[in-house]
Amino acid sequence: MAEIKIVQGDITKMKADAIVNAANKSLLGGGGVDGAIHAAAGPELLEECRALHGCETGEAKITKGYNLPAKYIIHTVGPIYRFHDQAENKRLLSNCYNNSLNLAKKYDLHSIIFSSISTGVYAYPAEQAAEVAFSTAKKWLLDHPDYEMEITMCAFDHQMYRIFTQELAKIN
Ligand code: AR6
Repeated sequence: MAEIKIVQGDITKMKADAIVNAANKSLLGGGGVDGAIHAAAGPELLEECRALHGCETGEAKITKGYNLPAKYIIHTVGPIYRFHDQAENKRLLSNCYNNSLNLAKKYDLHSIIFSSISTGVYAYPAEQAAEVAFSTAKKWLLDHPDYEMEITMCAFDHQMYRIFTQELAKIN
């Protein structure tokens, strides 16, 4: 079975079949990793996004990667933490990872790098979000034993990387 990897740095510089953007429901760009992805991919990305007519929380949509090293961008919308109770936050965030992985498989993609969905502007506590991210990814791999998928979790800063190291140790 494929394993889950962790990496620290700017996701817009990373090469993979797909990177996963922490978008908002409009899919028309914003701050954080979303802003960085749109800036690096170029204006054609916004054009393609306009034609997608938004995305619901927990769902995922795909575009080309344009000027990015990644071939595709999967845009998912994480929960805004203060809007939901604990169980609903967990369910919605887990849906982000599951739906992104299902979409990658549908496009026959075999490597995917996730940004840490909802842990910036949307204020999902980092440890809790990492637990959902790693456990959902692990379950997805277990549920798809015959499909090669390299899953990488991207931490932007060292603090998140340390949290990821701890989560990885827990699921292995
Ligand atoms: N590479 C990797 N990770 C990054 C990068 C980067 N270049 N930049 C930030 N992060 P956020 P959210 C990390 O706020 O919480 C946007 O305005 C960051 O440290 O980007 O899901 C959207 O348009 C954090 O751990 O996404 C939405 O409106 C993680 O990415 C809203 O923010 C996610 O932080 C979505 O909020």
